[in-house]
Amino acid sequence: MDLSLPNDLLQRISEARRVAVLTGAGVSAESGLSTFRGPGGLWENQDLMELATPQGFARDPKKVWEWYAWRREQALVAQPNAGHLALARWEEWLSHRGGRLDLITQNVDGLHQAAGSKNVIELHGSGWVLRCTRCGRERLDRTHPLPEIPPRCGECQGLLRPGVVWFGEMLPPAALVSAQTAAENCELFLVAGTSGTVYPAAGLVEVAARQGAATIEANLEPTPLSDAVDWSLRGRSGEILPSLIAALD
Ligand code: BV8
Ligand code: ZN
Repeated sequence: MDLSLPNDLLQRISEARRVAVLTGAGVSAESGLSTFRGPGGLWENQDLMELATPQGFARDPKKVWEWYAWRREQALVAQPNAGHLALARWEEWLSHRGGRLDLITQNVDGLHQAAGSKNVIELHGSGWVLRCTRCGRERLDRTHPLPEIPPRCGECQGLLRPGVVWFGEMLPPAALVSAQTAAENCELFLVAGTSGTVYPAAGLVEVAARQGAATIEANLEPTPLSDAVDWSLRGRSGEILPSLIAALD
């Protein structure tokens, strides 16, 4: 796909030294992981409030865990795609020039880290973390299949839950502060592969724009953020992101 990106955009990319990026499920779509909304989305025939809320989990932990176990299984075999790799390369390029890239993700699949990104802020937690609802013990656990569904804590036999943020739950305070600080201090804010419908993540674009950062969106379709950004690029993140960093010398 010939992506003739505007010169002023390529200029901003090569000049920027403080970059913040917000990614959503669309960035992992080309790794074979389903997005939430839109055709074929995870929530197309599932009830969001049954699967991604504490109430849904309390009502039916087994059902919620079957959904997360299925998503973990998909993510286990997924490989980072060109979009993930481009962001990792951009972070490294900047680190050699005294710059920084803060990668804020709503994804819980761990593919940014697998691609080599170091500075990753997991706003909605991680599907690889299991947290005990009784003693609070957290551990990274990529076991598949899980020994039992729902899984139990090895210490206290309490019910384990996915270490993700559900609707109505606070985001991890440290992650939220890091993300807000990144948005407040960046010169360039790129939002990629998100429908821009979930807050406070989606609000970070506005935080960046308000302080004068140049803002770019990469998405297959228009979103509520498209009118708020300086450049709204239509296409696959696996093609757009590598084209953006091709501007770096
Ligand atoms: C909070 C769990 C405050 C992890 C997720 C009314 C009632 C209750 C709450 C609210 C309300 N109104 C607003 C709220 C707040 C609520 C919210 O925003 N609701 C929305 C739906 C209206 N937010 C919260 O509840 C948050 N917490 O606010 O707490 C609080 C205050 C005090 C006290 C207590 C609490 C918590 C939000 C986190 C929810 N958890 N998931 C998991 O299972 O993964 S959110 C869920 O949606 C996922 O995490 C996902 O990351 C997130 C966003 O989805 P996207 O990543 O954008 O994916 P989506 O499928 O939507 O879009 C994909 C996009 O990619 C599309 O645009 C598509 O075009 C594009 N695309 C596809 N392929 C490609 C592509 N683009 C480029 N290339 C491609 N190849
Ligand atoms: Zn426990």
